Amino acid sequence: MFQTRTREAIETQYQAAKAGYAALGVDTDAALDTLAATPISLHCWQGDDVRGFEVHEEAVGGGGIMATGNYPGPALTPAQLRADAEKAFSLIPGALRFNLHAIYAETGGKAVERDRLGPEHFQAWMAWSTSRGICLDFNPTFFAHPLANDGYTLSHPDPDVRAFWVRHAIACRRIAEAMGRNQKGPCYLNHWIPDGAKDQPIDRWSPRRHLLESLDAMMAADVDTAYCRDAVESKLFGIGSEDYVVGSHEFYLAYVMTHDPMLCLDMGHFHPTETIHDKISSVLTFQKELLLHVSRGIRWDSDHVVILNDDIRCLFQQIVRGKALERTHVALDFFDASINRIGAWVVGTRAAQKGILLALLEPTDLLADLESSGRAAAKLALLEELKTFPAGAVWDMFCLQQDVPVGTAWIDAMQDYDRDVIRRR
Ligand code: RNT
Ligand code: ZN
Repeated sequence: MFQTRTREAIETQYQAAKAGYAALGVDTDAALDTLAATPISLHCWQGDDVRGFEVHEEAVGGGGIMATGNYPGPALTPAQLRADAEKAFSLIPGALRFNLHAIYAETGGKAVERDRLGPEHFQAWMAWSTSRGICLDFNPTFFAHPLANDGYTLSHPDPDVRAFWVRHAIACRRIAEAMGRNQKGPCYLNHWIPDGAKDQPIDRWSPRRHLLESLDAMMAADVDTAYCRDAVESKLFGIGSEDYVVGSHEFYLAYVMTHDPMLCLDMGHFHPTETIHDKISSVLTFQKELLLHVSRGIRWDSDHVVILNDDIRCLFQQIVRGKALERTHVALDFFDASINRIGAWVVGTRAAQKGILLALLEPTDLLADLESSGRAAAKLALLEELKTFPAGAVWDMFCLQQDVPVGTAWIDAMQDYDRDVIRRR
């Protein structure tokens, strides 16, 4: 359906773009090297609408997470999910990681409670990641479980329920540690809980006190934090927790200021018009590192497929301008069950990477110079002119260098797989 361009045409266009950026003092080759060295953590849950492979003995509730849409062919087995992820990898340039949730354990058809999970249930994932040369990241699953049906987990009023979830978190910290050892580097473990209330809880205090106690108990476990790098993720509201979320931004910001884990900022977890780019310089003035959940909030949904919008551009501008790319861990978090799921993965990942590239192609020193010398109109003019600079030719060169389809060509590969694999499931 789409024409592919020749290598010569792509290279010629790149050379012209390179000269245009060089005239502003921007080294496009260096930008491509930095982009290639910036890993993006691809979230497994886009592949199966956050279902997982857990074997249940009793019915589970939803618990704060919902994927909408009925597109055919979600991955229903580990083999299908790995095959689909590999298809996505083949269409995405640059370095990737793969982000698993506890519900993706492989337990050989047996029901294993979440507080009993161990590294042995992730052996196949680890072997696969080693063979693919990618690192794994991990998440405890504090939702879709009978003990999450009250809407509270780590902050539940019942100490036994809290203890169960603390044991789950510790089990996951040990799994992340094992993944880290296996990949000889950190595994980022993100803790997100759905805890909250639909309408005006009288007591907004006790759940937060309980959450603090639970977090402290989890983090006290003997786990090597060189391998298991914990993060805590805040949220303003969710479906069924519109009025109150225990793990709010203020709660976790205060927690990371006084404890070891890092903060996770999810782009869809704030007021519907609130963006996160202006939080980066505040958080990283005090914190060593930061985890991002790159996503797209739209109205009540926090997890639409990422596209190259101003939120993404401004986010990576702040990170690159602050020279904070190495201190920021970029993970994706969106799920759309209404379109081809591999297409969703690839669109979102390529959009995030384009956002990083645009920031790397900015003549930041020149802009800062115009600003500090009082030439504000020239600064504004340059920012506007940059919007139509040939960044696309640099992006195409990146795809060529990384040996993935250039430009629209990947859309054909995705549609072929849709026809030949997804719709035959
Ligand atoms: C939910 C959070 C969380 C989840 C994943 C599946 O609102 O964003 O990060 O999306 O853990
Ligand atoms: Zn998230």
